[in-house]
Amino acid sequence: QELVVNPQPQQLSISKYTSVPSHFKVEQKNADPATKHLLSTFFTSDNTASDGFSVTIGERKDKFSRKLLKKVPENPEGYYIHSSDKAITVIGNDVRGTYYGVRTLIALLQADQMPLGEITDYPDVTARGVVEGFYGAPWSFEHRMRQIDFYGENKLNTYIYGPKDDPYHSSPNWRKAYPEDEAAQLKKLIDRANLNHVDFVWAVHPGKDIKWTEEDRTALLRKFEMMYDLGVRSYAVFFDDISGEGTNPSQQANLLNYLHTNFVKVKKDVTPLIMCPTEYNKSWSKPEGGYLETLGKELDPSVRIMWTGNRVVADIDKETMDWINNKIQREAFIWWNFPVSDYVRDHLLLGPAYGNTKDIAKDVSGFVSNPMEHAESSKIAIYGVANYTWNMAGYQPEQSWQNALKVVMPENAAALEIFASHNSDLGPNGHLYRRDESVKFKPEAEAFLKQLKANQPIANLDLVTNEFNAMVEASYILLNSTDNPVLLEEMRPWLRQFKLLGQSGLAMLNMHKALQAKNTTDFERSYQAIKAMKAEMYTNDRKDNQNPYQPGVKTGTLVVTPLIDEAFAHLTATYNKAFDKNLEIVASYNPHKLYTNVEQLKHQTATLKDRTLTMNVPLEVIRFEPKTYFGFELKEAAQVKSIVFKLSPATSYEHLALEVSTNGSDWTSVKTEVKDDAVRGAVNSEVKYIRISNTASKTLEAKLEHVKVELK
Ligand code: LTM
Repeated sequence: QELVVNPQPQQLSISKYTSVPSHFKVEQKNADPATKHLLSTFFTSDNTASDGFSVTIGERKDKFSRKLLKKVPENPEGYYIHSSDKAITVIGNDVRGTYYGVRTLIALLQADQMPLGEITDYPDVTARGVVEGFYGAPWSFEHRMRQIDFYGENKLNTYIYGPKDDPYHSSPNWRKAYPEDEAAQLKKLIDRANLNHVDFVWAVHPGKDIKWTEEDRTALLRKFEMMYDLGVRSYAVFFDDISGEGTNPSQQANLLNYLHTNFVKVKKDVTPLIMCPTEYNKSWSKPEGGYLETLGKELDPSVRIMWTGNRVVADIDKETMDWINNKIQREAFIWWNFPVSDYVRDHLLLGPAYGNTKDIAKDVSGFVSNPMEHAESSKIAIYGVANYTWNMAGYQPEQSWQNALKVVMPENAAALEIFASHNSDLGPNGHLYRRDESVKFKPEAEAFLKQLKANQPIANLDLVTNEFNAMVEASYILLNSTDNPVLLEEMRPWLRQFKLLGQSGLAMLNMHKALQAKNTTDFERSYQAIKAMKAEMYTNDRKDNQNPYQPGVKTGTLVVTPLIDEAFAHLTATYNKAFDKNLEIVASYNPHKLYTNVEQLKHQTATLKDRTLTMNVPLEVIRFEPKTYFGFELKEAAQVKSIVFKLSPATSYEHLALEVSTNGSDWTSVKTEVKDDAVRGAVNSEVKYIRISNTASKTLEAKLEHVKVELK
């Protein structure tokens, strides 16, 4: 008997299962419209009757027997369900608890058999949900509506609206009203959030150009009023990823306190403010400046302060919480940067939500996930976050992930599992954040390569063949599935690559078989087939998902692609030697490196595409200390056509010098010009090192938009 209630209830005691009654008599004692609406989605004229099975729903304050009321947990948003073969009673500790009780009730009645017994349930974390806080294309209206329903279904109560690329959320338009059509859509979203008991938190990001004047704080108050008129009752102010005047902690605290006194307290139906600090992770906190301590001391105690952990992208543990809570004198509100992929846009992150420890429930005032710009795909991780934040001790990442796959794709969950299991890592990235990938297949892949290289019979050949077949078959199933078209639309470019990857794996196995049989015709045909598949993948990579940051589509990058590439290279080299041939052993790698002593850039990666070398730039503001530099070290001295870099603000250019060198110690200045806000330089000789240095005597704070070197 499988009973899946997400999130997993705190206490569930089932004495037996019985068949689900065909007709119900429903009594809702409280008057909550969202609960009423939810009930109406399940109990219709088809399954209700005056002599039906009794279902009673209400709140602690409604009339219930003492015996039942004693069992209702006193935790906010908690509920109690008692089900016997005569009646079911759902009692919430408060209005939201009742709503969640009904969510669970419906899940019980949707099971094949109705469980009889008791459920005592409540969330571990107060605010649970999602912060739409990524860079890139904001979610569409339709996606947001689907998301909000999903949050309601999974008992998430918070949606923070803060897309970095919404001009009315950030500078300079945060002061202005939303255009009429956008305001109308926001209103619909807020209504939908109310219907799902989700707090729609409208966030503003004013720090790039805010002036600490009466005029600007009144402008913000006015904007809050406009949002209030649309129905917003929860607000956040973000000061992340900014530089300059806006970063002053006392001024930030002043502004928040002003909003608290003149807005939250006055309105009475607005929830406590949330703020995202400028130093929002430990690696960026400068103890000498006392930024966090100032916030801790000066911010009204009701204001909740967000925190991403020890780094920008990090998992959270007890130590993380002790450190920050001590500084800010309150429980931090966690902004978990997973499954956000705005710094690895060529990857899809479809793996389980794991890594946060299970002992932090009492140390956080909230926990929200920053998702991918692919809304529907993000649901896989969000489902896990719903489970983790509700019942931390009982959270099983792998089990929760399996359940999530069934929820987003009920018909083709098995195929989705194969695809998702090979699409979860981010690849090397500046935040050094990695995820497991191809977990079950990894030992098989390692054993396969070891045996192949040792020229031994391959004991697990069937298993490896089976996995490549499964990849190809899963791709066909998903590419042609009608199960969840919205999800498939997002995954399609990756699925096409995944199919080719599986096929190239099979072709690689054919090369192995042909080599064993000394069949040169078969070997060379499979070899050519792999090259053709690689060429097709290369074309897709330059055609699909062409964003300006990490364009392209990467799949199976942690285990499967390296396995196929290494095996292919090994088989080709062995074949060349055995048959005195000279087939090309393709290795697609970038021999050039980043050249920098800027702390925040050290782990960034460089990409070589065609003849252009680019730095994968971070999205955050970078601190260039005096004498620091960034650029490239080429594998060997080469002719360079042009060097282009762009920073914002452009005023930073005054202090930056472009230089080149052949040995890393003697440097020549390059003449530059500013065109389209970017700096361009041309070099007429061979160079090995290229650097852009901060020549100012003070630290420069700027966003690095791009750095490109065109090789001849
Ligand atoms: O994490 C925070 C507080 N801010 C930004 C996010 O907008 C962005 O999505 C993530 C991941 O790139 N990093 C940030 O610094």
